Amino acid sequence: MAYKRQIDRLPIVPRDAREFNVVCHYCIVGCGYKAYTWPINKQGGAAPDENKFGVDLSKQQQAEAAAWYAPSMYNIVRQNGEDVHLVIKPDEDCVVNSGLASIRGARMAEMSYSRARNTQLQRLTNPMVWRYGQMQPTSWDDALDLVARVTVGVISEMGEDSLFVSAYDHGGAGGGYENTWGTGKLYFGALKVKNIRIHNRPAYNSEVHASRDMGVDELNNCYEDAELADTIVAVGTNALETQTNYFLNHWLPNLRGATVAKKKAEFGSAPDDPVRIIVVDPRRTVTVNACEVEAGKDRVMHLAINSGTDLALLNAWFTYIAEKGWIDRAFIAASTKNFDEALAANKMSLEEAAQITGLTVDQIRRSAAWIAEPKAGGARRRAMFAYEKGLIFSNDNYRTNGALVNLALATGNIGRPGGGCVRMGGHQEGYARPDYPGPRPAHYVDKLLIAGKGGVHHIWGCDHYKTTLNAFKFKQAYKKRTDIVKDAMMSAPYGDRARMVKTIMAAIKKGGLFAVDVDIVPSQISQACHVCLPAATSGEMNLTSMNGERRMRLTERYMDPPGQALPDCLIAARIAKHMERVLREQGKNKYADRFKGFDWKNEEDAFLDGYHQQNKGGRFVTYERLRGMGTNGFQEPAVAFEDGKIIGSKRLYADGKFDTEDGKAAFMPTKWRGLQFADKRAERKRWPFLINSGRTNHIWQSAYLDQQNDFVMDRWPYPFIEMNPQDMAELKLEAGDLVEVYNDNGSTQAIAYPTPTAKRKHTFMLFGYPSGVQGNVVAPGVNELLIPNFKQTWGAIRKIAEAPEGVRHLTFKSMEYALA
Ligand SMILES: Nc1nc2c(c(=O)[nH]1)N[C@H]1C(S)=C(S)[C@@H](COP(=O)(O)OP(=O)(O)OC[C@H]3O[C@@H](n4cnc5c(=O)[nH]c(N)nc54)[C@H](O)[C@@H]3O)O[C@H]1N2
Ligand SMILES: Nc1nc2c(c(=O)[nH]1)N[C@H]1C(S)=C(S)[C@@H](COP(=O)(O)OP(=O)(O)OC[C@H]3O[C@@H](n4cnc5c(=O)[nH]c(N)nc54)[C@H](O)[C@@H]3O)O[C@H]1N2
Ligand code: SF4
Ligand SMILES: [Mo]
Repeated sequence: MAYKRQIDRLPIVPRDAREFNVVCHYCIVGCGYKAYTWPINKQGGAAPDENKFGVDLSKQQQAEAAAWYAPSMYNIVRQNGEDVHLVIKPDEDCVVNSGLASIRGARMAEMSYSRARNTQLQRLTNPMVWRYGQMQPTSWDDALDLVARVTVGVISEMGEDSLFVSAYDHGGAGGGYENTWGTGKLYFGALKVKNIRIHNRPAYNSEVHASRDMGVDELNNCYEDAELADTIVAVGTNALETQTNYFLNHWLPNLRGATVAKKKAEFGSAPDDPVRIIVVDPRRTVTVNACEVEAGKDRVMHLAINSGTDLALLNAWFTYIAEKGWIDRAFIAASTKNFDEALAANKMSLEEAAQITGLTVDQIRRSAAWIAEPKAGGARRRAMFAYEKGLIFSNDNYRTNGALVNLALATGNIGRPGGGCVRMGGHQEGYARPDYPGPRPAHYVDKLLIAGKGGVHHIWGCDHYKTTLNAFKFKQAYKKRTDIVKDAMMSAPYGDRARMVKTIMAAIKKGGLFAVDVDIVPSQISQACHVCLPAATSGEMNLTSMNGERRMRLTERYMDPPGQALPDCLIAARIAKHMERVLREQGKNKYADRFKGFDWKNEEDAFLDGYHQQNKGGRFVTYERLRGMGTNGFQEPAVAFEDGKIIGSKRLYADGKFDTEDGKAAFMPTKWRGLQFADKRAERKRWPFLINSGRTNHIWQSAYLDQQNDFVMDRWPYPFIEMNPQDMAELKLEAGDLVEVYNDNGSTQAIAYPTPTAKRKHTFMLFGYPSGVQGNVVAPGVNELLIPNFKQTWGAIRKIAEAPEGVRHLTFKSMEYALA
């Protein structure tokens, strides 16, 4: 039996319910929602003047009626100390999602902390410290005094490079302008920390260096461009599952031919050709399936390339398109440089590319024509290029990223309606920090930690135990080092702070590591930590972020954080203040002076401080004005405040000027060089299965809230691994059997999901899952700028056991759909 929520009746939202702007805190798309709250002893009625939606609810409602909400959109939470009803439902008037929810966002309410309804009781409510051999609650002052004394001790005795930091660099939950600034001001303003890494890569760098080096910011178009494009080129993105409502609300209408009027309005004439879409992905995804169903198979080309060979395909497209003369010469001359050099360096024949990618010459030639062959009458084809982790965390990612931007520039598709060359994105964005003070390439933090470097590690909202590369080795080293400190701590009286700090320092000098985790729930890495600090998250604080088309909004605080949890920015401020105090106590006044400027009373103070310093031109952006902009916000950068509205920018580079000194975008030489790393080449030879990894619609990656949600845990007690049925038969596997995935990097487990569309010996495993970490088998190799290579991993698979009890009731049907 599938999971059922035991709810038979939900209250009607009353007329006078309070209303808040909310942006879903999960993915980059940033769908608009409204939160409604009202006192626990009241509810609305069926008459139009008794409910928030002004609708006669005594009558039968239509499917997808706006006045309806699902059980997952409801909870009872605390607001200013009182219990209130809470409904969080998608906003019809938000242009991003037009009322659509997703299986993640639609659960925001039930994923809230509620003592009345027993949801997310795992949330951290108090600072916790390692005391008497286990984690115990304590006060903020006690916890932060210990953090400050050990951190100051390490810096004083071992140098600033012995403070290691892991911090998200994004928006939405665990981030936003407030919190990236709070942490940024502390670690790059007051301190000059070089041994710092970002949540999803083991160094402090850009995921898309190449695009930026070429002068092209990676979020340069708007979602409407997907409605206006003649051709969408999707490389290594599974948008239906990972940017769900961007795909459903902006790609699908174009695929269905429903945006013809929009195109006519924008371009002055109706398109002469229905839209086409090219999806480059070694596996068949449900995105491919949806495109075929909605646009018709003849409009969709799925290029199932060999893993990690995108660069060869992109260079072949570039070469062929230039040969055919399907390039935008005027744009190239006016707005770019180095075209000829790049063309010569990147030369790749169709035949050679076919041999490398496993595609046919005809597929490459036809897809090139879909991208760039002029339309009837010679009009330029408008192509939009979109990419995400299948390119970013794949083989030779710097060059591959550059090669895609080359193609978009050559065909004149950046800065124009229906174009763009963009990341699809991961989390929302919300970056406001001083510059990283370290070198390029930055320091490989995981490697240094494994090698015994560093004395203290501050972690902000990342769970490397589940989500880093080389995770198995990382965890072994990390546990060993943090255990040295834990064991030592048990030998000193907790109450004697001076002796405790001395004991910890001595343990650190013996190779130990003192670890501090700031998170909203106990994570896997927090099991190794000595101090855990409870953070408030989106909705429990005011939080700003921008989405994949740079649309900035404010999520308003609609409920209290659990217990003593605080916004991250205010935690950073408290750490700064405690460090200042300890430094002064030790007579280090000059150093202590660096920790000034953290007197924020609330998150808005942190926002104004950071956003205004880091975003030139946006000084008129305030919470009050953002509130007025509702769930539609404005698109960054802000250019003016007029008639009570913040005026933003629909597209970047509409004037043909790029982010280089001379304003010209630079083409990049991106020569194909096979699998970039020798160890990956050896791995491919040695192990039989490709262990591709990524996401699924239901789960938010590390499953930090999902792990305590019955609905999700019923569906996925273990991560799945998609396998070809014949491969399964050879290993005597039935659907749902528990398998071990292993190689020299480590081992992990998953349940086998028979997938007839999977190529032989090609698997795809859900990554980052609490009950099976795919990162355990990922090699430590990174590119020249320290970007990991998650997607190219090879290993062996063996059966561990028949389907465990919690798996036996699950369906293993195909995830694809068909229209009857
Ligand atoms: N094998 C493999 N590995 C991968 C990838 C892959 O494709 N394959 N993808 C990589 C990518 S792109 C990413 S983004 C990472 C994801 O890795 P992470 O960023 O580590 O994962 P998340 O689930 O986004 O959240 C991390 C933590 O943030 C905490 N958190 C949530 N809200 C808040 C808050 O408001 N404040 C604080 N302080 N903490 C909060 C959560 O409880 C959780 O523990 O994984 C990477 N690893
Ligand atoms: N449901 C859900 N949505 C999410 C997230 C989530 O956890 N769950 N996480 C968010 C985050 S932080 C991120 S970064 C994004 C990631 O969004 P995506 O990048 O779309 O997600 P992935 O599943 O990591 O990878 C996409 C595809 O890359 C393909 N791929 C693997 N190897 C190659 C290759 O060599 N070449 C090409 N061209 N493709 C390859 C995989 O088969 C996979 O289908 O999703 C965001 N949205
Ligand atoms: S598509 Fe992304 S932003 Fe929108 S509701 Fe789903 S998870 Fe949230
Ligand atoms: Mo990500």
